[in-house]
Amino acid sequence: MKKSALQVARAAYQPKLPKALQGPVVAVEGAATQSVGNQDEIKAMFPNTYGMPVITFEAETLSNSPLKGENKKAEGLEGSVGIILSGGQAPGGHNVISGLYDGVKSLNKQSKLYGFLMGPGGLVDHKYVEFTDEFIDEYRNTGGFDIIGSGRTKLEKEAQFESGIEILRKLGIKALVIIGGDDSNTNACVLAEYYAAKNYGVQVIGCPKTIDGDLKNEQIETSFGFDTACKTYSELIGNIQRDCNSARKYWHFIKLMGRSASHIALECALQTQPNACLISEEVEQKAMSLDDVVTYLAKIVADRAAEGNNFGTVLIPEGLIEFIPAIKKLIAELNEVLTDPATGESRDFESKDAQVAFVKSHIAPENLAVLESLPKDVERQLCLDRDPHGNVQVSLIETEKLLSAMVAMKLDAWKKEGKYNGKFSPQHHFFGYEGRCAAPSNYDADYCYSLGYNASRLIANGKTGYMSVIKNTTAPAAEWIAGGVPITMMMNMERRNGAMKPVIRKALVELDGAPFKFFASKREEWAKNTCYVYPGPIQYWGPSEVCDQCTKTLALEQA
Ligand code: FBP
Repeated sequence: MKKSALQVARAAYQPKLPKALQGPVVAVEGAATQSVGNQDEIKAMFPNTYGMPVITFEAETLSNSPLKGENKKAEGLEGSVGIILSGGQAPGGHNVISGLYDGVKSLNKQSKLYGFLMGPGGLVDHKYVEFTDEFIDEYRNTGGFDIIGSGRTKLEKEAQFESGIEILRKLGIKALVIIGGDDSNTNACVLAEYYAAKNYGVQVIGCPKTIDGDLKNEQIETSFGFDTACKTYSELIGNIQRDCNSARKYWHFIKLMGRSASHIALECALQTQPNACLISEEVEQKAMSLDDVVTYLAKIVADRAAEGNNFGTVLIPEGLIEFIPAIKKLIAELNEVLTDPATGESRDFESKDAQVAFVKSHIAPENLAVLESLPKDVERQLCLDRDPHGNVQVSLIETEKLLSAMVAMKLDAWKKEGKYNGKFSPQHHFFGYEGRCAAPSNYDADYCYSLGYNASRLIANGKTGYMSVIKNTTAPAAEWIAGGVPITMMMNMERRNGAMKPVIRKALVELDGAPFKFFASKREEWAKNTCYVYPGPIQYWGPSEVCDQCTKTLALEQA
């Protein structure tokens, strides 16, 4: 593979590990845990993996050495390990794999690491590769998931689990690591429970990935990839702002990825100080209509125009549309209608037109009215297929164009009433795929390598149904805290595809949390004045305050 000079130099970077993981570890167990909600139901569904303690790894010392205790084994690893990349790409996935590879080899040189190809489907279809030193070295500290590819196949059926165990047995795999977001880690837990119940002798460990930043809780500080993706988008937003402040003639409407939660939009706003940033969670809490959102933006445009500033930037979270209460209600009914109650699966239709017609004839009149009030392309997108986890494919809805067109209409009306006399010339951008495969920042390179290495220690300690966690990441890497959290601890019951399902609770932006509060305290000033910050590109070498900073969200949350 031909490499750029930067890639060559970056390949030599040795990611940092927490001190506790730099030698043999001792697993310290906390108290028994409970799920975040619906304890009785979750306990009944996960009898083998419910209630397990949180694990913290400590460096082995003479006084805590397990060799001295009764009935304890020295750290080691028997058998081989498998790994799967699941869902959307996130910077640092290759480092999770290289960390796991190094961790596995440090425990037992004979153990092999296998990668299943193109996501969970590779396990079911028995498509895999074996990693070697040369193979892994090609991908250290690089972005992307191309080392083995990723996919969104949902692991949920017994037939899939049984097909998986065949290949796991054939390859002598005793533990499987699934790198994914909330849905994929929910499935990892279901698989862990199934293999434990059947006594198949295969452990399953999850790893928190997603640029969306919505897989976090008291135990998980952040999902990997969020740091790099936000820094990449913020560089681009900064560049646009500098152009905008130079030409002073365009309003830039910038949609940012993040399927549901607005963490990415909020973090980019904290990094770049745009004139406006919508936060879906606030729109929902204030029960704002689409017209309220448009009026809010048009007012900012008009106020700036009154000062002679016919330019600006607006950040829009990808999932906004789903948080406008009337549209949320509509989507909930669409999801029910699109599911066949007999099978719990999506209904099949002869054509997309047939699907839209079916939907329209089966939803309540008030929801139909909301649907038909939307532009045709948005209407169609909402009626069409969901992803395999039942999510609306919001990345395909052009909210940035929808909003700017509606703002233009509102400004025209105000012009006629003599309330506005500016020029409004919009430009549109969607930043999502630009950041998902960026080369990981130092933070993500170290964090991901540590998550992978740590997973090998969870495996060596016989754990299953756990997620690999690294905490205290605002401190220098040596002081990071490594361990594991039972996945059932993060679960509750939610309605999905017409039925109640156990799922990991998604972390939305907390309106009483420090990052949002800081943003809310500044946004009026940023709207009125031009306070842009131009963060520039991610740096790998140089002063620590330039190269090793975590996100502003994490810094504010942990302050
Ligand atoms: P994950 O939750 O799987 O990490 O993916 C998140 C995401 O990047 C969203 O931000 C976005 O809406 C979606 O994936 C896009 O999916 P696709 O890659 O299938 O277009």
